Amino acid sequence: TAAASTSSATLKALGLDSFNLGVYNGEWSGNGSIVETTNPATGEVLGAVQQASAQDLDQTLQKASKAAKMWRSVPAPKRGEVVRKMRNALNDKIEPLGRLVALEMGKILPEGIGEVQEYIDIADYAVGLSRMLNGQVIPSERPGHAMMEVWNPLGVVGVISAFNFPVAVYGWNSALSLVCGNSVVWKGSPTTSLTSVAVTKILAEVLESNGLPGALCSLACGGADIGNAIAHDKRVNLVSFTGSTKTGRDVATVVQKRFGKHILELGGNNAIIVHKDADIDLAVRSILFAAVGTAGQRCTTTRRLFLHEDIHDTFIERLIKAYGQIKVGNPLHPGVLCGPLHTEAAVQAFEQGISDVTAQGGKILHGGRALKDMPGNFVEPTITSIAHDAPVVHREIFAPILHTIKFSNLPEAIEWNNEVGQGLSSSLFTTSPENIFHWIGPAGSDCGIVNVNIPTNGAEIGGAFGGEKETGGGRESGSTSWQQYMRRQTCTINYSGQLPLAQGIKFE
Ligand code: UN1
Repeated sequence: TAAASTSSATLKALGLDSFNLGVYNGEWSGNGSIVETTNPATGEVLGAVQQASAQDLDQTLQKASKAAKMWRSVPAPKRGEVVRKMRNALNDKIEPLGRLVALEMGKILPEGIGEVQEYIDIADYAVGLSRMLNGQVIPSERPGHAMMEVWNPLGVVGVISAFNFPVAVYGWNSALSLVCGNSVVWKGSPTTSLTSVAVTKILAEVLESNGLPGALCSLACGGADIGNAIAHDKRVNLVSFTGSTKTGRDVATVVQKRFGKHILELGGNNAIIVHKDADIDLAVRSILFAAVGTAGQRCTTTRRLFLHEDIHDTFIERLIKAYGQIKVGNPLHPGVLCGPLHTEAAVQAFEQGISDVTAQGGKILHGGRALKDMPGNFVEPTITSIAHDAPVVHREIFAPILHTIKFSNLPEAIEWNNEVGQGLSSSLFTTSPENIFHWIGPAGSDCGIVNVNIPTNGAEIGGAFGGEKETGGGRESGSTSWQQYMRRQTCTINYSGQLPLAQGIKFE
């Protein structure tokens, strides 16, 4: 069929086959179980990957540790040059790689390509950063002493990423880890294994053709067993985990027990507040992308919408009209804005969520059904009306369900924004400076991402990305996130020939 030939051409363009090895550490192997991945829009099997066994992982960690020892002594700007080559190699493959993401994850093609672009952007950022891993010089209280901070590499960084961003999230972690002087061992989601292999092939080619150990960008495809082994293994100095709050709590506990470092990017339950003085056009368009984009499967998806009572009714009318124009369908077809959910289990979670809404006194204003006549895991983008504190509103359902709630004043809406367990992203639509500064201040949003007049999703790479509370507290991507991939040393150097002690202590 035409669909099958698109997918095999895409695999071919990326050097993949219908059967692929899912372990890379300088050499390709795989002795674990075989996973087949399917196109969630059609049910078509795309290809198979043989995952890592426990022994494969052990060998990979050994090689990654060895590679890290060599890499840490390469000057950081030289490491940046390698990341620049990776960036260029990714750019050469942006179209087929974006297409593979659309085929395997189910997001629309522009978003698939956008995700590769996000990796390219963070790689650019990392290249610049490779000349700016600056420490500070601190005035010493003692004569003839100098104090400074020196940043050194950690060693091995384990990256466990989720199905919904099978390229970009690895990109954030990988590009920063590499310029910071670490090797990386990656376990992506089993349901997007082909994408993990495709990305690793691109990086492997750069490493190998530059005479560098491939284990710097190691891959160990697998499920919870491999993730668990990475969390437990002392050779992994930092574990960067993206996924559910439930699994994240377990990963963090295991890593903490051995005093490893961790970065957590867990669930979100993001809200948009539309005040009465908002630009309504802008708000409607933003909410469409925020709540329906990626079929509601971003950790930054808007799930709760607080509408000021003065504009509530007209806004709902506008929103329902806009939802009515959204085309649901194959994510590779032009004009489609909402692809399928990633798995059948997600469709069941959607249906459970809808029945909870009605059981908890809510109403379905638009949508509400799984589209069973279509070949893939499709659901209708849904708008509900429900109380702010209904239990279903406080749960992250990874599907395009938007709960709408009426509010009467901004402090009340902020309280409701903050009352959920999660604390990732939030956005206020207003034209008044007082509201804006209240929102970003100490009595405003409690989230890691606090926006004004833009959606909750679609963050740029230059800022630190992550959230508070059950979102896990981690920060990835821009700003000072790089510091988590290094260890900070405080160095005090005495050039006085005397021994004055700090705090004026006399010890003689
Ligand atoms: C995620 O959903 O795990 O801000 C990451 C965004 C994207 C990243 C989302 N830049 O929506």
